Amino acid sequence: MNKLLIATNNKGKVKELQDLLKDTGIELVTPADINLNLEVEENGTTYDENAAKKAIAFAHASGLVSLADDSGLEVDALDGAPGLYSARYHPKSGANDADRRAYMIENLKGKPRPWTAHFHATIAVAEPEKDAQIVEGNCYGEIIPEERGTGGFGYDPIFLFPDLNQTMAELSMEEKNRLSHRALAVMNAIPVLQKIFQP
Ligand code: ITT
Repeated sequence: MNKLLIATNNKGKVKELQDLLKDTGIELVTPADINLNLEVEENGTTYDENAAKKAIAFAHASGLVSLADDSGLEVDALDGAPGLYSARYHPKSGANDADRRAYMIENLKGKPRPWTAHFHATIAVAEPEKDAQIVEGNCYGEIIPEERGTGGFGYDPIFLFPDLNQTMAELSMEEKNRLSHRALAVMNAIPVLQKIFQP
């Protein structure tokens, strides 16, 4: 019971979470490490519900304490869309991250700038056969109409930190992991993990 399962199938999240949790002293494992192939249906109506559902399902399937992340990008000029549906924000099935970024910019065309937005992350931590504990983090910026940078994943190339004049994809992972919604949520998750893993 001294291992923590990073309960996500998103490779970008796996890398960031491994880096964010590396100094906790907790042994981290991924679904691939334990040959766990689990797709959880994200049919909740809130980030909390979906994050808890994922953490509980992975903990049940693996017998390990599991940490899941449900996140999204909320764009003010789109009335908070795509939000909870960020991973599926495209009319065509089979669309990829680049298609979704282009679709977002298409939908924003003609709307006055700045296109203010924030990323949200809810993290759920579940012990096997127990309820999940929930924490969250947000980070604020704006959407820009041209892609910049090659780091990160998802909407990072079009999410600008105006104060830095850098997109999330122009930051190194260390920098993103100081500023991001996920970094803030992990900071809030660490006391929860320490309590579970304390000797
Ligand atoms: P898991 O459910 O397996 O964790 P997922 O990608 O389906 O993977 P979500 O349902 O939480 O995860 O969807 C979150 C989406 O929000 C993600 O696919 C991206 O499109 C976007 N997103 C979240 N965090 C992001 C980040 O740090 N940078 C860029 N885009 C992000």
